Amino acid sequence: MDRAKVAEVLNEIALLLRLKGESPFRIRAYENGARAIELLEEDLYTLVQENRLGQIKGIGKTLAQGIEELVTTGSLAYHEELKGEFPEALFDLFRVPGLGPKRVQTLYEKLGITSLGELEYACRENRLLILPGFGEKTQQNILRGIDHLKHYQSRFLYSEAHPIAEAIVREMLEQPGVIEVHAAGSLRRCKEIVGDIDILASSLWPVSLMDWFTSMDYVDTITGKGDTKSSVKLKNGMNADLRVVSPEQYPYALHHFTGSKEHNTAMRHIARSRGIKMNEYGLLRGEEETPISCRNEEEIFKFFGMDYIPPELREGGGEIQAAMEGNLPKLIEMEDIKGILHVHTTYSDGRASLREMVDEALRLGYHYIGISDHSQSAYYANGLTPEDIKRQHEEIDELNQLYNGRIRILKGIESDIQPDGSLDYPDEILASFDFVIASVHSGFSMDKETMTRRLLKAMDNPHTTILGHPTGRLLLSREGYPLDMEAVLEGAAKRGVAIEINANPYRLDLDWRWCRRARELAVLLAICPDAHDSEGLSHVSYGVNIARKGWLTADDIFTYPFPER
Ligand code: DGT
Ligand code: CA
Ligand code: CA
Ligand code: ZN
Repeated sequence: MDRAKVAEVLNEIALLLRLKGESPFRIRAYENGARAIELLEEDLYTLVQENRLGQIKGIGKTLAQGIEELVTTGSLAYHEELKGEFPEALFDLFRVPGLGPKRVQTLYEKLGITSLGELEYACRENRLLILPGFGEKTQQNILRGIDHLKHYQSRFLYSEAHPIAEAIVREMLEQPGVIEVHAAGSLRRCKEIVGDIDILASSLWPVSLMDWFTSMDYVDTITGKGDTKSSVKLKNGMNADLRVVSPEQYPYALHHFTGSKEHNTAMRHIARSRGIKMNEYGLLRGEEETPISCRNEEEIFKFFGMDYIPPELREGGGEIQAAMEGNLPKLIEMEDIKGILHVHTTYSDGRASLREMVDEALRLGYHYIGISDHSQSAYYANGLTPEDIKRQHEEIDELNQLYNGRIRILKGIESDIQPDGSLDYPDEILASFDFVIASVHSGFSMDKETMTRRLLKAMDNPHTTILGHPTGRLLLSREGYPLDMEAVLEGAAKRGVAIEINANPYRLDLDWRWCRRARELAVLLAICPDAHDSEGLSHVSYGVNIARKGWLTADDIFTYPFPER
């Protein structure tokens, strides 16, 4: 190990000791040692061989032993041990350009950030601005750095893939000879995370469409090019596939490439049992393989005696059986959402004023908007003191007068759930709200039983209306806290508390895989944007996608006027 590397390890040890809150004296010993090694005039290896390290100013006995271990074995047990005490993902932070030890330390200590995803989320929620030594510009730079790093990973949020896929589809539809285009695959099924973008098209001139596709502005490199299939890597790091089929093949191909694999396999199984061969090019009957003609996906399902299965449901979770029995739910749609809850403003960590958020909600056609800033113990998010609440309620009263029923503004709060499960204000303050969203924002490291008890206790509070982002997960970056979800859903059912489907594209929490169970238990789901700026209000559509994937209907959604508890 060369001396630059050795110095790096010593500096890292110093940093880890600092994060642990060790004595400044020990920390300085490692920092001084690192500097001494960097400034060394003699050859480090020789010094070690001749046992003369200890004579160097700034290197004590322990340090000398450590350096010897590093130089001779290439690693240091103490260093590895220290690293083991921190989440692996913490070290990714150092890969962000501009983030040195000092800043990482601040992020870790002040905001509890331990991974790139948490850091990105914090930047987007404007959390870095309150930190010493950070500003708007630093926050911007960090975001740019994270984007850059994400280029090298290969799974993406729906919200990252969707806009670009839409744009490609839109532009492709304008190309000469193009008949039909769809984004297929996991994106069409509205999965919260997608591997790539699958585009399916039919065209009179497939070859020229391939030329157009592989030379789009979005393309970084071409990874494959043929007459019916091409693949590219986009500048944002995503892979995109284009398949071109004939207009006759289109419905079968669209069904096939929409997937999921599980759904396709189940469909083929049914086809086979009726003597039909089903593949991406068509439906073929019997030995003689007589083609069965379908003009669209509806007709394919109809041929099998099924209702149309919306793409969101095609996950192999019993949708085929239900479609056969005519038992598919009438899935919720954007139009069913009459109002929104869980909106932050500049009173806490939002970027837009209360008035701006209300105006945007009105513009989007909502009948009501429920404001819910952070509660007092969320110091990192500038949580509301009782005085702030009073001020906010006065402003809401005035706005309600001003808007005179064109939109109704509801008084709410997103109250932190304390480690012991209590909420963040005394009863009389909680009673002053129209609704209370109870959420966990800190104290994640609990065992499953304790965390479950904590959430149940929070729902015991008669003022709790909605349990916010129930698992606390951040997609692609942070697992939710351990939790007995079945117990939480049963608890919510018993207490008449609604569960949030947090529509922030980084969260999408409750997960759609739990929605059907919630519905079974008659728990209402609240699709909430958790908006921190006016743009954030349109995240509701991501939540609707998730609700649809979870088989939910308009009746399963928590709306105002709220049901009595
Ligand atoms: P992804 O890209 O990982 O987010 O997930 P998908 O579902 O988009 O998967 P992808 O891109 O590999 O393939 C697109 C669709 O094509 C997939 O949902 C179903 C269909 N497909 C691909 N390979 C197979 C296969 O081996 N068997 C069957 N039955 N269908 C397949
Ligand atoms: Ca795909
Ligand atoms: Ca693909
Ligand atoms: Zn929250």
